[in-house]
Amino acid sequence: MLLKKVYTLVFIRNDTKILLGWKKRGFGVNQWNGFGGKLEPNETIQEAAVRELKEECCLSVKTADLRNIGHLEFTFEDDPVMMDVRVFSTNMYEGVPKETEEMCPKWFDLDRIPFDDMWPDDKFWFPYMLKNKLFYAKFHYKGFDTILHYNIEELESMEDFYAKKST
Ligand code: 6U4
Repeated sequence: MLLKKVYTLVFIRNDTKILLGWKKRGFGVNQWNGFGGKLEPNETIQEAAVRELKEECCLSVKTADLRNIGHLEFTFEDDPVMMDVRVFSTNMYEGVPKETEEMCPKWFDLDRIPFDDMWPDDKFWFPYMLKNKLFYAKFHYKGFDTILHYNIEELESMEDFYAKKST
């Protein structure tokens, strides 16, 4: 049976730049990532997204300003736990990005995203995000470097997607 664990992934971006964080420890270490992590008990997904962003780069956002823009599912060979990643984006935030124990934040021009130093799946779904399209993608990995197969689709509405998923 496939178990799943929910994660958040937040991107701060405007029409020209996106904020990424160099992960200093744990999952995705030594790569540029969005900001996010696991849910704590009794936390909504949006609350977890806000908390992780604050913990990882010291920026404050309001849950109402986070737009759910995509859903990612990662499975790994010989691992029964699926990573269910809820992707959010916003350009409304308070504060100045600061380095923390976990992440070192940096702004990138949208046409100079460092895909070679990111998760290998990012190059497939970032284009949807950058064109403001909603997406649902699944990636099956062998180890952390090799994508064995994947599927990606554009969505009309995240609400309809989750409504269908829960039926
Ligand atoms: P700890 O270290 O226990 O506090 P926590 O911050 O809760 O961990 P972490 O850092 O393991 O969680 O979360 C992983 C983050 O990496 C989430 O934001 C989801 C994101 N992520 C995982 N796989 C990814 C992938 N293949 N591509 C991607 N982001 C991924 O772009």
